[in-house]
Amino acid sequence: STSFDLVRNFRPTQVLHEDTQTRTLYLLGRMAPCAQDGHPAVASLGDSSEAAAILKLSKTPFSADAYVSQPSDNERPTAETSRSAALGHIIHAKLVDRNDAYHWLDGWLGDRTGPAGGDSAGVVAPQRSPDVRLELIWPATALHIAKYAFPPRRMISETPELYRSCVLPFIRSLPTSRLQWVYNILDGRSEQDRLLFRAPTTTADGPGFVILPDSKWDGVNMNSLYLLALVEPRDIGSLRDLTADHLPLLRRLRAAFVEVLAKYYPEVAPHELRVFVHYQPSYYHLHIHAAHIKYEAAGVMAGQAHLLGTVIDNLATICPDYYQRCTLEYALAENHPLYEHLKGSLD
Ligand code: M7G
Repeated sequence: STSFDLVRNFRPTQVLHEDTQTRTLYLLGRMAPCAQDGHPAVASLGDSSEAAAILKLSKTPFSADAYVSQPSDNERPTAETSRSAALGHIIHAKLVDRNDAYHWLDGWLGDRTGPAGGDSAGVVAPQRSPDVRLELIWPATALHIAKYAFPPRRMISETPELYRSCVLPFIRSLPTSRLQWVYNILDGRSEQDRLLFRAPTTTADGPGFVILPDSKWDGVNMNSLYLLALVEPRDIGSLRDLTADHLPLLRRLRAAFVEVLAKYYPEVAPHELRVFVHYQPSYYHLHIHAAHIKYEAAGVMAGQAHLLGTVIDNLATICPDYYQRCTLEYALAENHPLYEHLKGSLD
């Protein structure tokens, strides 16, 4: 018997739990003792009896070195060596979609020296589902880099005064080209085949909006379902701009998510959806997130996520200009360009 028998003899009977965030699968199964394994815990089972077993499978982390290795000093980087250094173990990639600077690809990992190896140009996609999902941001700005490098962060208490004196000037300094991907969707240039809902702007119903899958969702796994609503008006930058005048829009949005679920994702119940806005957002054009309740990544944390139900309640029952009066707290990375604007005003 080999150690591989410890896995090969496992007969899965049931999926106990599937965690799409940590890429972990817990299987329940049954297993008979391996012939010569002399395992103390199973010795009492006898040769023919089997026992319940649980197998947890987790995907191993990337070995980052393989993706950033540089050619040594005396080795002049040729087009070929720099290409292989950059690609790591990715042997093939296929563009799924793109919007402005954002590109989404399916990728396949493998051994470059193996049969599927070599330059990806001309190599057909392996006959299996992709191993990795790639997102390429190109060209990337300082804001993109600040978002994905994980530097020290600190909590900010943003009073209305701090918003007016520091945050608003920062928002106004951002080029509108940052929102090109949003305008591409609203104006019908990108991701149109993915639109799930479109409410046009009308005099009777007010501002329109669209709902589509968020690009961070694989579109398949319901436990990580993630939808995004983008509003038509271009002058609602964030939570700070919302007033009671926007209540009809916010309520229609909430109802539209429920309609989208019923029509496209009936396996997800309305009470399994967490609907929220981010403050600070990465993009200052009002958008609403709707994620499966099992989706528990950083973006749903207190200090960044504000539940839509609470926003509606604050505007409807507490104060029509609640978000112009309140202090908002959030964690901000010290390399975030907004931090430069705030630094002088913090204690
Ligand atoms: P956010 O609250 O501004 O920032 O949300 P966050 O990224 O820190 O959460 C923007 C949301 O838009 C995120 O959930 C992104 O995954 C999503 N998103 C970003 N881009 C560039 C695109 C895109 O081009 N298409 C789609 N469908 N979603 C996007």
